[in-house]
Amino acid sequence: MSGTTKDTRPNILLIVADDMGFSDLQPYGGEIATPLLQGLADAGVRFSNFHASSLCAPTRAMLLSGVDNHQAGLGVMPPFHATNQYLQPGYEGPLNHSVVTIAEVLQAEGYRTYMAGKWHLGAIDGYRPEQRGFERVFSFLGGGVSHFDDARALSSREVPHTRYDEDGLDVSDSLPPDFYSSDAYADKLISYLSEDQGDAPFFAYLAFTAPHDPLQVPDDWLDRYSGRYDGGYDAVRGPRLQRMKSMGLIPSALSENPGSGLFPAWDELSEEEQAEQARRMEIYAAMIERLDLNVGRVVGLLKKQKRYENTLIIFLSDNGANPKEPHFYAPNSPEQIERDYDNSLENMGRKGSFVSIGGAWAEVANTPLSYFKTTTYEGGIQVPLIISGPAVAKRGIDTSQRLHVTDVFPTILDFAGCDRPVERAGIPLAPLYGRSWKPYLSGESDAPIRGPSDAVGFEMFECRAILKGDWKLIFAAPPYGRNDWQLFDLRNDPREMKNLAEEEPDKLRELQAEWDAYARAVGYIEAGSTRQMDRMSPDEFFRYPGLRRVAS
Ligand SMILES: [Ca+2]
Repeated sequence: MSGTTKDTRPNILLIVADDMGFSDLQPYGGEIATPLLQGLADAGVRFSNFHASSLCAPTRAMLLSGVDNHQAGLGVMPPFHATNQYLQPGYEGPLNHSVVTIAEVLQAEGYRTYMAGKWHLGAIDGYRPEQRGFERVFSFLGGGVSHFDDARALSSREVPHTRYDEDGLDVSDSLPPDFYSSDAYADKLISYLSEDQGDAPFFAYLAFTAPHDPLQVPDDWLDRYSGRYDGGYDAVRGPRLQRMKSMGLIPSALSENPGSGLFPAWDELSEEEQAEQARRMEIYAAMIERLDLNVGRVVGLLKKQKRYENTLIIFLSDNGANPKEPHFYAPNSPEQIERDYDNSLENMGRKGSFVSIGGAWAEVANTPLSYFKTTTYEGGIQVPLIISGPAVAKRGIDTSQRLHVTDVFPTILDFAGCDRPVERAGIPLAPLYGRSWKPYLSGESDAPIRGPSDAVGFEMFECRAILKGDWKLIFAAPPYGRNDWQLFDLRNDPREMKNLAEEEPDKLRELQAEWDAYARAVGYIEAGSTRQMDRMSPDEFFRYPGLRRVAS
């Protein structure tokens, strides 16, 4: 841009929630107070057919690069590599150098680039956010951590990347005593945007670690939802379903999802267990409201700076609600969690506690979808998406377009008016998987972004899926699947309850061929039976010995 021409390119604010369920937010039928996100939804458009990966890091890799996770370095989520996958191309662990990030492209095009929040795409030199296009960074580099200043790792294996990075410095040991993740990320982003007085547009990436476990909020918010969940699972699920129907988000004929049956029903729990379950959900709800409040603080600053009107805002959750208890994070055990944390009702949600919502609430949080995070059933991969901003002409709820998380990259580049480079240091980039939404969002074209013959593939932890037209093919491993291919008609059965694999053999074969083509195209490597983490220490694993160190 020349010095005399005003730069009118839009600012971009990309906001990610971590492990938030499909219907937790008000604009998706939730009872959790989220007025700011409701406001963004009212000012723009929300989608009900948007898919991401079933896990955090693979979604983030696709979000920032536009490339399938099996080609971007997150073919599997570290440290869960099978021995035959470790350090293989596309399975490197950090976001690899076959891709460029949105920040790298926009920084080269003169954008100011800021990040606050969870990275999860590499903690080693050459792979941290300030080395992938972000000019100012306050980032949690790993996958999850306690939300207070103790910065406690989820398990001993997670320690090597459980680190806060501020512009390249490890600041994990110097967090202020009143540190709380969502507040701190918004504070940092607000300070970067306040100092930014130039004419150049910005790209800001605000990646909350809420409501990822451990469920924690500042003390004065612990009782904000007190008593709200005493009625149990169905007392939340039913009203959510009704609100989703009345707003037109789901078909009015859809009956209540009975759930997987894997977890005890509310009336099978003792009074003590019910109190404990209700308390978990109270804290989870408070975390989400606090996230909403902090989105509001950032948006409030943009309004004050008169930059809101020229800011494209994209909000999404990285995957469905999380069913796992704290001992899921190997090598944790229930006994060790009990010994090392105080999870009493009085302490739950405070520093020194570690609880999750668990499977039964995760199913409620994903109403009306089935299953949850870690699976490629809809409850794992279908997530909320809200978009507002200049040139976004669409309004209301869009149930027609099938969108994928890799689409965000070309969409943002399209709005910013720049192209993706074809190579990096002389090496061609991995192919883009996503498609731009700009023609649709701006009202230039109502053409389907994906037509009935366009398939989209998914795989994580050997849970495989293909979406094509109204159909879904899924292969899920136990305990959530039966180790065989299931076929669902999502138009008539969005909850994936009636397996049509035997009734529709031709459709089954067609989608299986799509899966084979997808697996070949992205270089999928089926996991062998041994785990790399059983052969090396966590420190050695996360150093990724032999991985090329390339400066950005
Ligand atoms: Ca997540």
